Amino acid sequence: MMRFGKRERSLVELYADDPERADAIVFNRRGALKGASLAAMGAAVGAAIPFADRMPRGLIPAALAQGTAQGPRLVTFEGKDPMINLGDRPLVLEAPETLLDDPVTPNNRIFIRNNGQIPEPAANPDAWKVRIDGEVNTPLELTVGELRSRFQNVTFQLQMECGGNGRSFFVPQTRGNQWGNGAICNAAWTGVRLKDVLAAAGLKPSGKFTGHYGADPHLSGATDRAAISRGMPIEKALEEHTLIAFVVNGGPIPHINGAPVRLIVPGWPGSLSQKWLTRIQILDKPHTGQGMGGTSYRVPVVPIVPGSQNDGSSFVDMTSMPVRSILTNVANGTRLPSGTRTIALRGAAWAGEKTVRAMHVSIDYGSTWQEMRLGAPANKYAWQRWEGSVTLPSDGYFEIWYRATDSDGKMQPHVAGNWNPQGYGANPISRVAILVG
Ligand SMILES: Nc1nc2c(c(=O)[nH]1)N[C@H]1C(S)=C(S)[C@@H](COP(=O)(O)O)O[C@H]1N2
Ligand SMILES: [Mo]
Repeated sequence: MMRFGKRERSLVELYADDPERADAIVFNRRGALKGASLAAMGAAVGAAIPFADRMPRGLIPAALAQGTAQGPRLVTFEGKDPMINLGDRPLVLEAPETLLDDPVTPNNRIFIRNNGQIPEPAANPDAWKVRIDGEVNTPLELTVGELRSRFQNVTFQLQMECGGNGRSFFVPQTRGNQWGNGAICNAAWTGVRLKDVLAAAGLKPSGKFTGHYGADPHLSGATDRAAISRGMPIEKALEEHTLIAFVVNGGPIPHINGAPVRLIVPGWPGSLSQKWLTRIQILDKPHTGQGMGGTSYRVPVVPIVPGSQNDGSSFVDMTSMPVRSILTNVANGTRLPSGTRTIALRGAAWAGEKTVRAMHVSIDYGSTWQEMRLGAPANKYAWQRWEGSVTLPSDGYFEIWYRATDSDGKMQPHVAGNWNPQGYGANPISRVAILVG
């Protein structure tokens, strides 16, 4: 990831191994960069730091904080552009932010989050069956062909974001895939509304929750355990934009993303969007499947001590995802020719079931912020694109900080808050290091 050439290894390593000590060496007691340290820091990041006077104490320059030598491991999985490999068993691939530059995420850039094994592809996708049972008057078993022909087909751009997106920003580190901001896609999904299918089955008044099942075997191969099986309150199931989807971006869903049919539950944790969907059970009480209860997809109501043990019994299920933004045309570690002063920027921002009200960028460590132009969502639950530019005063090392504000006025925070054992909901301000000259 880091594409800068010359670095002073010692300072880089010190920041990686012992950031607090590095910070004490680099900053004086009043929090200003020391003269000699400034030179060392400049050498470490490979250039002069024009806004060094505004660099706050405790800040590890993004160029040094992003890990050292290797950067992320990129792999190419069938039909996908090169993505960040977070795991092979189960397969987990993150989209680098620069791969999310399209207003509508194409199939080859949709991230992959598996919890179990990859099931066998359907021999005849149209004959694949989905069962609707439980608290309904008439349990249904519908083929994909029947779903398509019996119910109104609708298409929306919908965010589908992993509940753990941003997890790597938690301090201390939590267990789970160490996502950056790339466990998100905003594809055009076509399917039928779950509410229409539930109406056909005759939802009973006792039907208050859903439970979802898919065809992917558990990682262990055990047949009595689901890879993942989550559920939601019936109100979310009955929303206009909650779909049983069989088409993405005008064609079949890639097998790895849940073909031939999956749920899309936009704005809430992606784990609800069951892939390789086989069954939706309607329940009178919350579902208890794999990934429900304890600390799974649950967050504290009252903040807990970061790093502490907790069984999650007082936590609540995650609902709306928090506000987040990505910068999609400038990669971290980009080197630009000497004399470059104006840099065009663009990206996307979203906020679960809310919208984004404003998008800001800073090039001086958060001292001043500039508002970017922000587009409207294509429909409810679509992300919003943003664009603008920044003008640099000189050559040197800069960080582009970017931050969205949701429709309630909530901004991305400086550091990930509400720490929880499995690392959900981390959405701090992002930083990209660039070097001019
Ligand atoms: N059957 C099944 N559905 C699943 C999963 C899974 O492992 N198996 N992973 C869930 C999680 S945690 C997420 S974030 C999304 C990811 O969907 P994608 O792989 O298409 O990006 O699918 C969800 N649906
Ligand atoms: Mo997820």
